[in-house]
Amino acid sequence: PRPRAELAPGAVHVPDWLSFAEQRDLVAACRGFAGYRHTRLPNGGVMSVKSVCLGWHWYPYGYSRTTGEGTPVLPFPGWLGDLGRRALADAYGEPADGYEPDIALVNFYDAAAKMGLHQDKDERSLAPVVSFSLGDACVFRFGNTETRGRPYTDVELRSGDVFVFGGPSRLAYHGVPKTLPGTADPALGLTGRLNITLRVSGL
Ligand code: MD5
Ligand code: FE
Repeated sequence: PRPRAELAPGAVHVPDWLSFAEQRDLVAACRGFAGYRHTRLPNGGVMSVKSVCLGWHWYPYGYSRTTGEGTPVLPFPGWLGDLGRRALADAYGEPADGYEPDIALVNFYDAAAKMGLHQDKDERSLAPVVSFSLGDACVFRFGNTETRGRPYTDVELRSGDVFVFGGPSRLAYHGVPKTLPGTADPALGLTGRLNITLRVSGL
């Protein structure tokens, strides 16, 4: 089994945290969320992932109560907050009772999708981010808080893995240079990769 690893203070990788049944249920839930779309960036670029938000709508670079199309943001479900508290408690080895995420950002990666190095700094709260990976594995690049670039560490994230980013690692640069197409368990019924991040808006 792959060992649990603290890549940097507050950055904890818990491999195989979700059972197969939980992965299957999460994939089904993500399939049910309407409104996946490519986000357009202010520089004219378009993100290669398709995203949908629950709770608050992320746009570059902030959060709003409605999507760009004016459709209401999907509700943030209570069960997802419960899952996040369990994951955070297991990653840090201490109770996470006060952790109340109110944003879920769901990213779908097809075989060609990637995400450049960036910081998640649109949240007013610096509470931890909890990340769940489903489907195809990916190379996740975990950088530093100072610069977009070296030094960084590449970690393979696989279906069922949890990653928690908190404390001094909350504002670290990170990205997904590539996915590893075809690595998902066919029984999961997902072609591509899904990542769910839970966040606290502070709004
Ligand atoms: C992904 N998603 O795999 C990643 C995983 C995003 C995003 O980056 O913004 O949707 S979440 C990684 C993350 C979140 C917060 C902090 C840090 C990493 N970090 O300090 O490395 O689709
Ligand atoms: Fe991010």
